[in-house]
Amino acid sequence: MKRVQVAIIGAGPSGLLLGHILHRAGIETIILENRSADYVLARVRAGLLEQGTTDLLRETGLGARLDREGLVHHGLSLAFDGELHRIDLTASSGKSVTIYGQTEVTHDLMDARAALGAPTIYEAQNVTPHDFDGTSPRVTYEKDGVTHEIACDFIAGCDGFHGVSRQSVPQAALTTYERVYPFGWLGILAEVPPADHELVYANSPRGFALCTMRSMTRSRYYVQCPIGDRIEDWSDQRFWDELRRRVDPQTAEKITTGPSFEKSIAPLRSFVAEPLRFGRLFLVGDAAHIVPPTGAKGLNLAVSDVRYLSEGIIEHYADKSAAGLDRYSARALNRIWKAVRFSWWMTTMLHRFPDATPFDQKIQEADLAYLVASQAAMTSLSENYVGLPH
Ligand code: RFL
Ligand code: PHB
Repeated sequence: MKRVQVAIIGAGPSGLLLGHILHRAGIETIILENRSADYVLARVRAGLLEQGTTDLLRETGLGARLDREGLVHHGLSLAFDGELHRIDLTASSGKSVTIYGQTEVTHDLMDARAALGAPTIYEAQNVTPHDFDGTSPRVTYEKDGVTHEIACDFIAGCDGFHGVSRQSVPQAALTTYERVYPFGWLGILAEVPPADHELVYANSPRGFALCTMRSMTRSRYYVQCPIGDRIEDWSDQRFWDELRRRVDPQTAEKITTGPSFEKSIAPLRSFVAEPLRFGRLFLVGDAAHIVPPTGAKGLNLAVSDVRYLSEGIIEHYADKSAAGLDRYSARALNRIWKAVRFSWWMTTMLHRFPDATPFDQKIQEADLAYLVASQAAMTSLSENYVGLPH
């Protein structure tokens, strides 16, 4: 039986970053991923990194391409009632955010892992954690019809919302909290310059829209859509027409259209499973929590989880102290719930809810009007948006 110190399930940003930090600290890991590397790289998701995220990437030697290609943003705009309102994030919080796609982060992490010679098993089937309630956990998986077994000290469940790690925990040991929103986001990527140099979040009677980007020549746009819509319902023409109607006239004017090369629909949900530790199994990132993308928090939360867990594991081996590992769950959940609240609030303020009463509608309008008229409210949005301290 092969042995490593830490077996990591999942090669998304959580698993790859955890593996990277541990390897730099001389701790041996293996990553088991059920998809192919190409599949993982082709998944288009997050685009916006908090300053705490970019700081950690730089600290761990992953800053070179990020600093060359990332776009630093000092503000964002809200569009409603036909008008555009800019919020100066940096003036309010002293920090900024960076546009750098999750795909690029994943790419950099895969390259760094290959350079360190650390193993990742892609297309590993039936990955299963065992015996994590004792002192000798194991992970089994199948590859090319052969069953393999790995003995380890710890298992990190970095396998996303649908992964096996959370499902392996006895139901009675878990408490889950969930809100499912009655709409989705239809997102496209197109090789056209963005409408604005910063992001525009729009609330319109036709629903939410977001203008974001991957570079100054590649745009990412989203519109709120009914949960049952299919990609086939949305031609590029229909998408562009709908987007233009949802933003303010000034932004609509600046939208450059073109053929989309990616189009997908994502459901919106808030979800937290507690705690994050079960003996020698730890849940990290989307495996433990999901936020609606409105606050741009999902990937950033995965990164703060990884920071806390890696500190605990390093402390365990270096100082023979269990303190960091014992604290992991409570420490991560404290930050997670604040991001869950912020993402819920942004989602509630910016979307049209099919079941909203006239009272709900008025409260939403008052929320937006107060926000852009109050420095205190803009400061509160800014400190959450750029990311609460790790
Ligand atoms: P991932 O990325 O889901 O990776 C989990 C990995 O585990 C693998 N896996 C398994 N491996 C082995 N055995 C099994 N049984 C397995 N089951 C699953 C999977 O194949 C996968 O490779 O979770 P991770 O690493 O925790 O990362 C989380 C982030 O991906 C996620 O939070 C963000 O993408 C969320 N998100 C955003 N976050 C931000 O911080 N800023 C944003 O701007 C932002 N925008 C977004 C987003 C998510 C979106 N979608 C599509 C959900 C925009 C969108 C549209
Ligand atoms: C993105 O660039 O994909 C993005 C940015 C901000 C969000 C969500 C998604 O709130």
